[in-house]
Amino acid sequence: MPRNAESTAFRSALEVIRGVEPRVADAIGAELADQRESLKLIASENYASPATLLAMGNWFSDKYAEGTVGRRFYAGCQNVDTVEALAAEHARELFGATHAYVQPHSGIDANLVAFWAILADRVEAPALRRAEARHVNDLTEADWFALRRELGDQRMLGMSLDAGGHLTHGFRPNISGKMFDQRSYGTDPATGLVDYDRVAEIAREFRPLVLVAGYSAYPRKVNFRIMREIADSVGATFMVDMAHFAGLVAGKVFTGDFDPVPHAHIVTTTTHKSLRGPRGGLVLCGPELADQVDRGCPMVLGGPLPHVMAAKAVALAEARRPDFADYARQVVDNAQALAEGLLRRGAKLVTGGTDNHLVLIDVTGYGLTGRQAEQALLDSGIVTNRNAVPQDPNGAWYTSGIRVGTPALTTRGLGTAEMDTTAELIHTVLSQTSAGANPDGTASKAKYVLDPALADKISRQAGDLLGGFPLYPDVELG
Ligand code: DSN
Repeated sequence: MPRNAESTAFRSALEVIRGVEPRVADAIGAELADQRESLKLIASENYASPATLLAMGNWFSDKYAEGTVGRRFYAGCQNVDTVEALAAEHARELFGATHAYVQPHSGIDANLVAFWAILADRVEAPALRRAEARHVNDLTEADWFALRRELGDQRMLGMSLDAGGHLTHGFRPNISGKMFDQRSYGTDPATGLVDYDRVAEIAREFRPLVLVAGYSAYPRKVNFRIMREIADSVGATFMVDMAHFAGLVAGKVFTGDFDPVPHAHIVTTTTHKSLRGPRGGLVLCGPELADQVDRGCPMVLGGPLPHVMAAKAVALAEARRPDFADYARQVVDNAQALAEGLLRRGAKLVTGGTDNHLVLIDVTGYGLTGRQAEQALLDSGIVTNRNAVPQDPNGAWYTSGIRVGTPALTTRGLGTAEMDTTAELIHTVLSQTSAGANPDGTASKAKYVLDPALADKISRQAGDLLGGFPLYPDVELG
């Protein structure tokens, strides 16, 4: 029998789904079993609460709601208005922001909303004023042609990918790199840290319209006050993508110069990483950009997902509770304990440690590529992802790094003692794995040799470690 309301809710949902397509119900059950059994160290993943998950599975999914609260292009949006307004209110209160836009479906979407809000404010609005037009539809063909060229001829400065920046910060494989002429700032080769003097120098030479801070694989804090000063010195709009560390901002671990909200013109984030909400995004800004941000749909977004906005409202309400600050502090304590455990055993870490939720292991110290290390760890029940390190000799596909993060395991309840055991498991696997060879005898960047008996043993040890910290303990699927 189900133990409680959460079990009843999930079991009933699976029964209903099983009646239509049992393979989907089986896959959902299997996903929970897999997540329960794996030592999840992917820095960008977490476990949302049952209330957050349940808020997504309902009839809000059936509603179109283009527009914003109280100003919709469809009738009958009163209940969507309720949840969107609640999500925005929680976001504003949690982060101390003037305005919150909770419609973005992902981090990429949130960044696109921000880029186009900046372009509309800094490029389109002045062009309309010059032409004495109220709306782009009022422009002559010649003025419209000139404006489109001007919109496509703007500059962005962001952190380089191999220093830990994100693809959406102006890199060519992403739409942002096709929209903007991009330059990167890296990190100091000696320390691995952001060199603010160098950022200022590049900004003076390049004169970007947008200066972006934020990262997905940089294990330290960024001083957003200094970055804002750099942006101001060259007339750039300062944007922070806090997707990875939003939970640390929400939990008041990153405060003062390290809290982006008081310093940036515009802040974007996902809601599912350290913030522990549903998969999605949101944008925060001051009054100057609010109207442009609210045009995100239909500017770059498809119809809002009201069921996900409902889940964002639930998760953001959870993040406003005092225990979320304890969680955020523990995420960082755990990452530091993991880093110390790895260092003590001889691992090489980018920047020599961490100030946030992630650790970047340079696996060249073990004679491996990131790809070999990632697979060997996976064979051993440890889920991580490979990641480039600064000036990576193995490029973005094979890489030389393994990124590990603590938000998910911290949600499960693991603490610093368990992080030391985790460091031991990781170090044992990596030190016992060797690079494989291609059929012609040359070194392979993908093949590796790891005794399967050792991989099994580590998997069992990882399982034993997790056994004390059950995932969704109140959910029994039977
Ligand atoms: N995919 C996310 C990450 O793993 O960092 C960022 O988009």
